[in-house]
Amino acid sequence: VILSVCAGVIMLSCQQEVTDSKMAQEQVSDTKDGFPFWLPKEKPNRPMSAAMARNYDNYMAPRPEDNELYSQFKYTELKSFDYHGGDGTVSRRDPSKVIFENGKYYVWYTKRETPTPPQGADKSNDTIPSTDWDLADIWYATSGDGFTWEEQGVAVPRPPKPAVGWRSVTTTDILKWKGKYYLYYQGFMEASGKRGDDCPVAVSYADSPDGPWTPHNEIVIANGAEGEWDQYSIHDPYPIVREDKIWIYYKSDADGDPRLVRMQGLAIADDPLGPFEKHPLNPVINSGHETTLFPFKEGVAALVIKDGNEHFTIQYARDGVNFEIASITSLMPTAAGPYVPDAFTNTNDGRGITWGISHITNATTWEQNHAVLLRFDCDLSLDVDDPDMK
Ligand code: AAL
Repeated sequence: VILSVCAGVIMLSCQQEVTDSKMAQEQVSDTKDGFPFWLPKEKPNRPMSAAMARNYDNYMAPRPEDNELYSQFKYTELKSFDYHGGDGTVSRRDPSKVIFENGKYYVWYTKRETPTPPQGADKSNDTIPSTDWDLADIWYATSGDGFTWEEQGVAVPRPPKPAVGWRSVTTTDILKWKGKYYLYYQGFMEASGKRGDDCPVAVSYADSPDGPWTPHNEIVIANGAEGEWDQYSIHDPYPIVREDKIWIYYKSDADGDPRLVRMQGLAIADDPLGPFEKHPLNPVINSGHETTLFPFKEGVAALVIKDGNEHFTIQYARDGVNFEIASITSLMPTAAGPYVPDAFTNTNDGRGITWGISHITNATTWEQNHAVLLRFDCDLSLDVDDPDMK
């Protein structure tokens, strides 16, 4: 009898818990935009803690799941790329945005194929690379589904000395403008690890994404003057079309100067070959490593990774210039090149992104240092809702 009474009490209390949590769920799902039943949708006119005030002022919703600029990220290995068993003699990294042309997806990237893995600046020579992105060229691949890629060959080889990029051409991104294609990239004039990383941006253009690519042979975005935030380098050029102009976001690196921090700036031009005018409010993002941006509603959203106070955030600027943190997330794609269908449509109603290509570095060991490309999926789209990514 005692046993059955105890069992009854336990069952009752279990039932009670189930009912309570169901009620709580109903209450939450009754509320709009993820505001729990105890939290008014409008910011209450009463004293609030700093944390609660900020929760209203800085974020689109109290829970990241209800924030359209919040996502988690899923990664999938790509099929078909040969990495020589991961021995460090082949590397693919820093992918461009993905574009869809001629019924297939295209991506461009830095590819290094050298007799040895990187050996550091002191041991580097004409054939031995100093770092993973030394002695590299820009290659491209196409795909029908975004998972299986076919490497098509070199798009922009490094030119003969002394042309811009003779030592290495890397970290490219694509622009489509008035029916032509433009690849912007870092042009190294010396090995990375010496002063080669102090490089500016060069460009090549073509009538088709399959090339042939003609090098413009001139620097299109030059390093800043001494004492400016971007005096050492213009890295990671990332073009989109906005307000009928070409907007190129870029990162500047400190090249070891402890007085500087990696940040991101913006340069704007009417013509893809320039002149590019740097924005007077530069830098426009105070953190981040590689650039990744996309039109979102009337503004621009940015994935800000790795470096700076605001690393691992997703940010938004209604005017494309004054960025604010929209969400904080984790395991963000490194050097992401998303598929951005409206990157070049001059949109003021950007629809966001759901996937792209990114890289991971040090894929095997430090001695066999190389990077591999992989696919990321996310839910940063206004049209597609993927609850698994929230
Ligand atoms: C990358 C990019 C740039 C740097 C190096 C190669 O991830 O930020 O391209 O120069 O690392």
